[in-house]
Amino acid sequence: MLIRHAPTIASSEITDPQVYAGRRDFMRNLAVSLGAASLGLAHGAESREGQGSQFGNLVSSPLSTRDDKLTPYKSMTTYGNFYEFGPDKDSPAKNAHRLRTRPWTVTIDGEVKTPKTFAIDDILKWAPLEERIYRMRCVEGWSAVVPWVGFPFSELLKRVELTGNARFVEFWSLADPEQMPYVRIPLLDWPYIEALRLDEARHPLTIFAVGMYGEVMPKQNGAPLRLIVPWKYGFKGAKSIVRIRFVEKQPQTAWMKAGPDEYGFYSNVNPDVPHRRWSQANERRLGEFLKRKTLPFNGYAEQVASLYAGMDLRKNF
Ligand SMILES: Nc1nc2c(c(=O)[nH]1)N[C@H]1C(S)=C(S)[C@@H](COP(=O)(O)O)O[C@H]1N2
Ligand SMILES: [Mo]
Repeated sequence: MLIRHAPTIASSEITDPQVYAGRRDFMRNLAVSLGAASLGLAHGAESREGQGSQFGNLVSSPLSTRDDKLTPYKSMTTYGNFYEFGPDKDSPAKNAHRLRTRPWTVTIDGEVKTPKTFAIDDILKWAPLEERIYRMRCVEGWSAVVPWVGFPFSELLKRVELTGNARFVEFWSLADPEQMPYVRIPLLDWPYIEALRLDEARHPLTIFAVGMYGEVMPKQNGAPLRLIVPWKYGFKGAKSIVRIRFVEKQPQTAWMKAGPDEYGFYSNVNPDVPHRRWSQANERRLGEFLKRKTLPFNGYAEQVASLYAGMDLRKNF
């Protein structure tokens, strides 16, 4: 594990399933020879899922970006937002160990013919798990390049039948004060709810992620199931999802309620539309020093711009 997460691993190396397999064997042997406990501790076992946390046979997706250097695992697991665990960038890494990710169920309801509840371990068998390397961009100005493990949102639509009224879909995060201490404090209007228009959710780039860097999702990054929408600001990617609700009208999201003039429903990455308090023209990759220009739709314009044909993206920010 120490080797896997060295910041210098090339993406070509990380995406090769054979290399994964080889590494896994190597790790297993190493773990046996060193003693798994000491190996885990050396890497900060408190925020990890523990033993057996690696995925085998990942499908390497053609939708991955190959142009960018991966963000170090260490940066992605120690710097982030998960307000249920506190307001600071290091709060999730410090506090998310309290989250219990088994048993875990996800309820699908709203505009569906029959509401259903699925156990996470069944959801994990819905489709072959893919590795998707995506550029990510937080509205605060930091960005990352992450090898997610997941499957397309559209897999869900094979398991439920929508009514004719379903036009939007909401993603509800867990809001349990026993596990998530800051849910007692009104930092946001809990539960954390994000939402997409149905055609955005169906877009092949939209995925549910269950892991990253070939491993089970760290708790601070939204285990056991989170949303990833790479052309939108990071906050659209609700973590630790327990409910998915299809609705007819455009929903209010947690961030729209917190600041309606700062966070719009669409939240597409747009360097030309500044946040009310800061520019969105540039970004800084975690682990890097120099800033780079932010790209329209976070670099995914070719794939997604047509979803917004005819819309004024300054009004619909
Ligand atoms: N439930 C929940 N989901 C959340 C958040 C949160 O506070 N709570 N923060 C969002 C924000 S602002 C960002 S940038 C991303 C960060 O994800 P990462 O820690 O995996 O980078 O998670 C998003 N999902
Ligand atoms: Mo964010």
